[in-house]
Amino acid sequence: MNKNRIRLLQTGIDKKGAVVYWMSRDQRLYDNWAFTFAQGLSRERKEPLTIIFCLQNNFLGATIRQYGFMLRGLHELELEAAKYNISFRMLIGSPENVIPQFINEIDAGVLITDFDPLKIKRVWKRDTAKKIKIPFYEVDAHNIVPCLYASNKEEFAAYTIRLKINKLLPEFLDEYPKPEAAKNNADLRLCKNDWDKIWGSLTVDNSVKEVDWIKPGETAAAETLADFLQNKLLKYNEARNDPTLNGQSNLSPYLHFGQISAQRVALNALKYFPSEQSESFLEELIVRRELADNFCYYNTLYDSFLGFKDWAKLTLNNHRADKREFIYSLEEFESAATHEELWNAAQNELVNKGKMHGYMRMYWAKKILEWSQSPEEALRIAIYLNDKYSLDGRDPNGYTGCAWSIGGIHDRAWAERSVFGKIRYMNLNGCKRKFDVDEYIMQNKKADLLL
Ligand code: FAD
Ligand code: FO1
Repeated sequence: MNKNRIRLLQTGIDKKGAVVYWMSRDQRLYDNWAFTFAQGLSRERKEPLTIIFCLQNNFLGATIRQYGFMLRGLHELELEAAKYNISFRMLIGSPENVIPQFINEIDAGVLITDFDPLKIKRVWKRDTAKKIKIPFYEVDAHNIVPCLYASNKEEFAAYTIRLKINKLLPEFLDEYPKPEAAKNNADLRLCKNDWDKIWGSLTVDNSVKEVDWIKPGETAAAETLADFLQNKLLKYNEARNDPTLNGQSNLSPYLHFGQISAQRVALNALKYFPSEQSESFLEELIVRRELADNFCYYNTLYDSFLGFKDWAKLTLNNHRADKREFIYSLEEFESAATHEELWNAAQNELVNKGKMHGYMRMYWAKKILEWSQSPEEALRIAIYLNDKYSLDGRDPNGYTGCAWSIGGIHDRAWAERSVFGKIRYMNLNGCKRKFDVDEYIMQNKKADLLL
């Protein structure tokens, strides 16, 4: 595997002992470079290999909707890993305590984890590294071109990172090795996780119900990909901007939880379709998604007004005192109680389905900017609602999507207008020109009206 995916976070003292893969972002066994690297070390060192996942309560405000999707996927993973004689252990608590404790308990020899640009994950790793003495590696198993290798700085826009990524794709868009049954795991008893205890350990918001239109786990993710390639990819370019059609791939919940690899998605798209037919899809899947990781890694203010570019802060500040025709509170937004039926329908889709159509997300966030007290308040509300209700929330794509919509990140200045300043504007008439607004409103009634 390409060594440029691997980063040594801490050298530590090289010693005998089990190889531990601390799985976090990439919650899958197949097509997972972090697992591949761990399995290689286990074979090389003739040491047992175990996978651990540290379940943290209240991760960035996640509700039972997201935890349910994640835990069902991890349960499937436990069963799959057992087929390769590899134990998958769920640990409960804060990683910086629980991981070092586990490492010491089994006297492990080396720790591997997967890459994630979010601040919370970087703090987990920093605090864990301080408490362990063994070598600690990080593998970028999420990006096709490793985030830190694609660029060493915050990129200005898609066109700047696209050049860098496309040049490196031939080196990184390679096939994955198959996982092999573990030879050295004889002495590592396969642990059976107590899933009742795991579910019972969650003290999270249960009011945001799990959804049933999408099935969690690696198998369902692969089926969703196959269905998308067979039946939707060729129409993707036109269909993807019409929220009344089901034209998107619906892969984002699986990509967010790492239940499918973006590299697998790209490899299969290119295997079955000539690149010009999958071009617009791959632009989103590769360039836009990897640009989001770049933004969150190099701009730690990715969830703040302060993270916007100077031109955007200036223009929004110049229009801070503009009269807002409407101003809504978080509660009014959350209950889809604005004056605009289209916006309310988008909020209903988010609450009911846990996944708002990509085109509507831009419009939805921009209206929050238009109808909030301030850009800071708008960003806070957009992130809060997106993370609370969306299956794919708490993701670099989401922080970047909100910053694009409200702060013009990766976008340019547009004709100046009230409240928005030079931030790109979107409105109801623009939507009417794009798709059948009444149809979308009809499709996305308030949940209680559906009963
Ligand atoms: P498809 O159109 O089938 O795209 C396939 C994949 O390409 C997506 O899963 C995603 O990984 C990537 N992709 C597509 N569009 C974008 C984009 N604009 N930016 C980055 N990657 C993209 N995406 C999330 O994963 N989580 C979020 O929380 C999220 N919040 C958003 C909030 C706002 C305000 C905006 C404007 C966009 C947000 N996005 C988010 C990006 C995008 O809307 C979703 O990735 C996409 O709608 C997911 O549905 P899909 O997988 O069916 O998309
Ligand atoms: N990652 C973990 O390592 N442990 C968790 O307990 C955990 C909970 C969680 C809940 C909701 C959610 O959307 C993500 C969650 N993640 C957790 C992180 C996730 O695996 C992704 O790594 C990031 O959110 C995306 O960068």
